[in-house]
Amino acid sequence: MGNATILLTGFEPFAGDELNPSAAIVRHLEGSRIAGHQVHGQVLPCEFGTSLQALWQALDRLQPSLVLCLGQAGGRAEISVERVAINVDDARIADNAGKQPVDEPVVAQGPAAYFSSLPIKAVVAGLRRADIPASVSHTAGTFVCNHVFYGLMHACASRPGVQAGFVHVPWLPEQVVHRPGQASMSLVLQVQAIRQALALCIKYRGRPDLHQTQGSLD
Ligand code: PCA
Repeated sequence: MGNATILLTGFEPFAGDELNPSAAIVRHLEGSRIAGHQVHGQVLPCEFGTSLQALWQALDRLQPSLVLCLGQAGGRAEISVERVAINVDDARIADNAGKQPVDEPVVAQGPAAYFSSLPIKAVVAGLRRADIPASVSHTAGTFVCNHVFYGLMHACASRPGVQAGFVHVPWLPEQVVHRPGQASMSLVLQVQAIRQALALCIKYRGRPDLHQTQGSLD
């Protein structure tokens, strides 16, 4: 079990975008306190390999008790609380360093998948109660976000008691001005959602009996 420290990460912009809401959220929340925990923010490069090295270094340095990694999922309308990370890198586009792995494992000899250790249903239900659109997602894709999510859970497999998981966030309104018909969510609401999600993770820590809500929330 780590300190009363939260590690919150986001990503640099990628695929030609000029911003990434996940990094904007991190900049808003870093330095704040949530339910007695200090939030440390880190923006990761959108690159296979180096992103994970930076994350693993931050884990060693900070010894957080809660780690939430954020990424942009353009086109999704809701806050997506990811359930599962898979041991696959399979990139449709190149990352920011020009790397484009296909059908490679994130961790050689690692298990096929890891589940999030966050109370994902309690988070989704709590966000919906706060009138914020949210759902459980069953895929974080096979690009850099899933790569970081899998590497995070792999590192936490030997860190008992550390809560860790991944949330994808929608595009910001300014990112869809030239993408007619595409979904977006304001930064104010996204920041509120992530602050609330972190508080819910702390509230439900060690109380798995209270994680479950009725039915599927995907
Ligand atoms: N989203 C990408 C990588 C970085 C980000 O913010 C993804 O979903 O894999």
